[in-house]
Amino acid sequence: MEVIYSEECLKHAPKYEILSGSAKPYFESPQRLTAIKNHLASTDRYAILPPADYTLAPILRVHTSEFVEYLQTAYNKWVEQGGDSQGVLPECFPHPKLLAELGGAKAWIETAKRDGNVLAKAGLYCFDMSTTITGDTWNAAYISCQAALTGVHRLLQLDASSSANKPVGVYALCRPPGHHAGEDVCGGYCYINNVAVSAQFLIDYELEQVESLRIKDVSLAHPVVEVEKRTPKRKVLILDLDYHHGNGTQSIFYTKSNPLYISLHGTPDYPWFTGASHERGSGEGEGYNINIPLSKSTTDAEYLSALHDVLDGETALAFNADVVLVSLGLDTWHMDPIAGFQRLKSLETYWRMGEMIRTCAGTKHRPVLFVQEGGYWIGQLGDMVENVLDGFLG
Ligand code: Q9C
Ligand code: ZN
Repeated sequence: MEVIYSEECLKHAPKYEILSGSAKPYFESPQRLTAIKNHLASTDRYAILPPADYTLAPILRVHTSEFVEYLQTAYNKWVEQGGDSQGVLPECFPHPKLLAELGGAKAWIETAKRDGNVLAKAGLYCFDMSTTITGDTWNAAYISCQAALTGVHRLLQLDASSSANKPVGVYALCRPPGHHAGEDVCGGYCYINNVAVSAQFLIDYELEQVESLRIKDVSLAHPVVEVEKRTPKRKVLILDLDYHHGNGTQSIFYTKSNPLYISLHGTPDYPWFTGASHERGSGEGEGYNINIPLSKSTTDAEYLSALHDVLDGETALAFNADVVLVSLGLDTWHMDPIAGFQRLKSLETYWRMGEMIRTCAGTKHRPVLFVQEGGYWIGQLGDMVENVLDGFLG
């Protein structure tokens, strides 16, 4: 299987995050990525390939230009204003109870956007204390997303040339992760929502249009452009297997009927205020958002049964996706230092997850892009990934 990977993704390396009230070494570390890369490279079944560049245009279909500009400029402004060189962290958020009345709230938010004060913007554009912006963050987040888009491109090429009934899959081994990032907010170690941008990319473009967008040299100074609306080209299923609820992906597509978003996640846990089963989407999107909150004591068997039920459930069958995007978090493992189902202890479960992704919703083989999200127990990350991918290949 092809694995898209870039060393640029290693350069984002904040020293610490605020966890349970104190500064702890940053769990979302570059070592996570190198551990997985080295593990896969030690077998002969994976080809490690570099990302290409599909410009800012696909990112701007999901994120606002003011948010993207903030990510690009925040660190330098922060340092100019005397901030710690470790990077930008908010000190105050526009909490609903802080906002005296709606008119006032709107005015303050507009002021924060216009006014150059990075401390106001930090709280406006970030929702937690674990998503530091360093001088290397924008570049790494941009390349991380380009790795996912390159995965989409390769997947479409492989699918076009593949013989029927052979699984077609690609793995985007990227960081920082994406599923907590919303259209104009970062959080949960996530800045650009790689899976959401990839889903919209699949919906927006035919393979030929993807080819024409591709540029060889990565340039980080793309002008902000208006991106035209397009007619949908494919139906996309997003399957979010990270331990945490993908609040960002959910919110980006909450009012849309394509993609279909399905998340299995531990509860009650971070991000605390999203992920309930009654959050089903709204308007046109009603019924296209499926949350499966699971107790933290969920076992291997219970997890697999919940996954099977939703993948072979009525909604997924009726949706009949053309392509599947998997938000592949490995923080479901019982030993994960910040997450984990306490009784999910068998590596074979990851193999079964891969197999279920291949065989779900009838016999039709769908191309699948696996996109790396969380997972912090570095010693076994490679084993978990290998099991999922091998289970998928069968
Ligand atoms: N006690 C991802 O897995 N800190 N993000 C949580 C838990 C942030 C996780 C503290 C966790 C973010 C992509
Ligand atoms: Zn997670």
